[in-house]
Formats: sequence, C-alpha cells, structure tokens
Amino acid sequence: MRSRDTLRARAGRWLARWAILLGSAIGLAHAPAAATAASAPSGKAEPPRPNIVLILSDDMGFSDLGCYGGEIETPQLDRLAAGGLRFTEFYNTARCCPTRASLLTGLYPHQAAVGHMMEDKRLDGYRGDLSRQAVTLAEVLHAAGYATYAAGKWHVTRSVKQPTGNWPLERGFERYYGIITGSANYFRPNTLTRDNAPITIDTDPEYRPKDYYLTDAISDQAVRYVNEHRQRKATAPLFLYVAYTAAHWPMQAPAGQIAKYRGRYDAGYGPVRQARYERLKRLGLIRPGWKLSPQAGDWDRVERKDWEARCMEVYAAMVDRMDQGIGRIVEALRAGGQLDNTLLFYLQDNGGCAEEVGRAKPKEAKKQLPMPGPEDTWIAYGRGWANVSNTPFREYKHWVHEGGIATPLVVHWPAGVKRRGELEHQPGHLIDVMATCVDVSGAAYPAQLNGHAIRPMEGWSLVPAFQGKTISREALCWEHEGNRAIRVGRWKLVAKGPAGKWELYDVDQDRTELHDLAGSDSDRVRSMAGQWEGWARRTSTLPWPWNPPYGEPLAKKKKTKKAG
Ligand SMILES: [Ca+2]
Repeated sequence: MRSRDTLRARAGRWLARWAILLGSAIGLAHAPAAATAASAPSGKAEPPRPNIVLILSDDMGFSDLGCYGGEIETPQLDRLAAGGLRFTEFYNTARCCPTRASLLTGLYPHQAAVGHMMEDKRLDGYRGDLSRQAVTLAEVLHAAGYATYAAGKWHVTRSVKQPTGNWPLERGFERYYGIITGSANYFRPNTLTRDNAPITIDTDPEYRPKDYYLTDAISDQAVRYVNEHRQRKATAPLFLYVAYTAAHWPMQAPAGQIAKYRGRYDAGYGPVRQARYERLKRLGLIRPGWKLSPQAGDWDRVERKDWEARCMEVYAAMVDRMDQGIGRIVEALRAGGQLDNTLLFYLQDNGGCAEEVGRAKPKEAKKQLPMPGPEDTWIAYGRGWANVSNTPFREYKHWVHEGGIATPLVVHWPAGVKRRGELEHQPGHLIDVMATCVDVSGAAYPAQLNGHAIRPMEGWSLVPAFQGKTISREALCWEHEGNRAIRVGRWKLVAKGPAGKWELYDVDQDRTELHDLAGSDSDRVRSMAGQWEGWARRTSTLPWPWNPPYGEPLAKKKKTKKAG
C-alpha cells in the first residue's frame, strides 16, 4: 500500500530533481501558466513519464460496452480491455457536474464546490463553479511539464458565454475544443468553444466537415491534438482529456449508424437484460450469486414498440460511434509510437439516465412524437432502456445505489500495466485518478496555488492495483440530491432522498442491493451513518440545500384547495 505521505515524498523527490534540471525553483505554489514545459529528465535511471489520456463518456450504464457484457459493438474499447485492466467495482458520483469536478480535482465534488449542478445554492459545497481551493489534473500536470489538451464537455462552471475564471484554458489546459454546457444538439451544438473563443460549426475556421456530428468532432479534435503534440512538443509528455457527450440525451446519430442497429431491440427490455446478466456472469464481472434486479418497464404495455426500440437503436449507434472515435485516437498514438507509454483511462460519469426528456405524456401526445435520431428531435431513451444499461443493478443517474454510481474503468498502459485482459475487483473512485496521475508523472500536488490553500487530494494511487496489490482505504462516500451512501469494505449503507431511511447491503453477497439488512444490524447502521455524517461535515456536503435539512423529519405537505 502506498500512503499519501509516501506519494508526497516521491513527488518531492521529483520536484527537487526538476528544479535543478530547469535551473529555476518550481515551488509548490507555482502557477501553471508560468511553468516551463520540460522534457523528461535526461541521463540515467528514471523511465520516461507516460502520456496520460483520460476518456470520459456521458450517461452510460455499467453493462453497455461489449467488454462489460453489453451487446453494443465496441471493438475498440474491447481491444483496450483485452490489452489492459478492467475494474469491476469502480465508482463515479451519479451526475455530470459532480463527477467532472471530482475527476478533475481528486476531491469529493462538494469540496470542489460542485455538490450539485451549475447553480449557486449559497452553501460552500454547492456554489456551482469549480473551487479555487481545488486544482485540476491539467494544472498539476502542466506545472510538471505536461502539455495539456481537452476535447469535449466541460460542465464545471456557471459561465457558459464567456471565460470568467473556470474555463478549460483558465484551469490548466493549453488547448480546448468542446461545449461548456452539459448537453447539446449533436448536429449543431450550442456553447461550442475553441480555446477561449465561442464559435459555431459555421464560424469555426479550423474544422469544417461535410456532415458535422459532435462525437466525431470531439474524436477528430483529440486526434489533431495527438498529432500536433507529436509535431511540436515531442519531448514533453501529453495529458489529453476527452469528455464525450455520448450517450447523453438527445438520442441523435447519423442515419447510417442507426441503421446498423435496426431491429436489434425489437424483443424489448427483458431479453436484452437477461443476456447482459448472463454475459456479465460468464465474463466474471459480477458474482454468480448476485441476483438480477427487478425490471423497470413492461414491454407488453409499450404502445409504440417501434418508437421505443428506435430509442435504444439510436443510443447504441451513439456509443458505437464514440467507440470508433476512441479507435482513431488510439491509432494516432500508435502511429506516433506513443501508445506503449500512454496511460489511458476510460470511464463513465454516471449510470444510465431515466430522465423522461422529450418522452411526451399523455399517450395521445406520444403518438405524435417523431422517431428519435435526426437533428430536429430531442428525446431521451427512457427508464426501461436505462434499466437495461444499468444491468444488473438498481436505480439510475442521480441515485447512489449501484445503478447510479457503478462505472466501467478500463486502464490500458502497455509499458506500465502488465496485467493483460484481467479484472480488478478492488473498489475505486474518481478521486483516485488524481492520485494516480501524480504518482506516475512525479508531479507535485500543491499545498497552495495562486494564493489559495489547496485541499489535500482524497484518493489513492491505483498503481498498486495495476500491479495486483491491495489498496487499503477506510471508506468511500457519496451524496447527490440527498441520496447518500458510504461503503466500508463489503458493507454499503445507502439511502434515497434527504428523508430516506438507510438501507444496509453486504456488497460481497448482494451487490445488486436486493436484501436490506438494516433491520437486523442496527449497530452497524448507526456506526456507518455516523461515519458518513463525519465525512459529510468535513467535505462541505453538510449543510445541504435539500428539504428536509439533514436529520430532520420531512415536513407534511399542506393541502391546498384549487380555486374553482
Ligand atoms: Ca452524465
């Protein structure tokens, strides 16, 4: 096990070496903008530092990828998994903004002031704009000499029209292409931005494809960054953050791509879930004793089955298209001789999304809805398919039951991870990505930056796990919209909503959270609830903006008589 102190000591040794090499004192409080890009120390001993490519997708479930039991065709990610390591119990934080804030900073989301979305709720943990008491991966790695690039969705700032302190170039990235906000039309995205300049697909001088599609644009831009980096800065390692909006609603994809999946979901939710469940067991991704959670939708009662099936056809097409793009990024690294020493992470920001966006009610209105897919539609794939995406788990994006927070993590690094095609069953969390990047890069995690004291990182380096060793940690905790959870070893305490009762599960026996043990083990419930509350107060999760305030009973709603 590698302690934080050991990590810091190691980072300190790197720093001292670098300060000498650069002939200038790089202090712990060094501003990244002023840092000098440095090549890896020449001479003896230290192997070259790896490139780091961090790929995040949006609103996808645990079992969507082929290498996680899904039927969607993802040969590129499957190949990375076969040549690398798949984590089976890795976690995000159940929603777009908090996950991005946590992933980028190595803190719990509330510590980065993004406990909820992009609105200021006037509480420390809920300001809706990335805290200056947090540093981003790009700030840390850039200060250590990495060239830093981002392509895709940003979504950690309230300011979507102009840079006011928390746009990518203001948080450590040298180059950026993507959308500042959380969702967009895939054929004509809003808040499209190049570096610090708002653009549109018609005004962008650098990228004018015949048929614009946001997923392709993010992939193409990432490939450009890899190639430009090789041409211009070959001596510095690269940090590339690729944040796809696939497969967040709206369900939109090129018609030809959707056609590939035509008819594949005609049998409805149940058979797809069952097939995924069996594959998950066969692949060893879940234990045979974990029962499949209940199905969310009844296919027999779906009136427009062709429309409902099309939702999933488009979703699959969106994921497939992203996978193709990831293949192009990997190929660019390979062609430049960079792939062997690139540490690539792939993960997802929250579970499958049950939000009923664009899925009209009542039934009469639903009959009028167009088939999803084209530019002029704005439709989510709905609860039934989200439940399929999250097979075998319960719940969805927003909730902190396993369906909301379980994510694949594929790690591929031929020079650094010798476990090929293996599964890693230790739990891990987004907060570990910062600690891992600091570990492998030798970067210094700063105590202060630009006059702000920086909160210590919360995670643990995953490098021991890469080597098959155990990481011992006390607990992992979650909160989103009053949904709460803590995991300590095999035990998970979880609740729905700010007034919800705690449920207790033995994750080793029952990761699908079907047998609540809270009634029979009240001592453990009390103890873990106390531990969660201690975490929540320490991380600015409490006080929270939800009703009721933590620990208070839900006020009864007053009945109001309608006029007339
Ligand atoms: Ca999301």
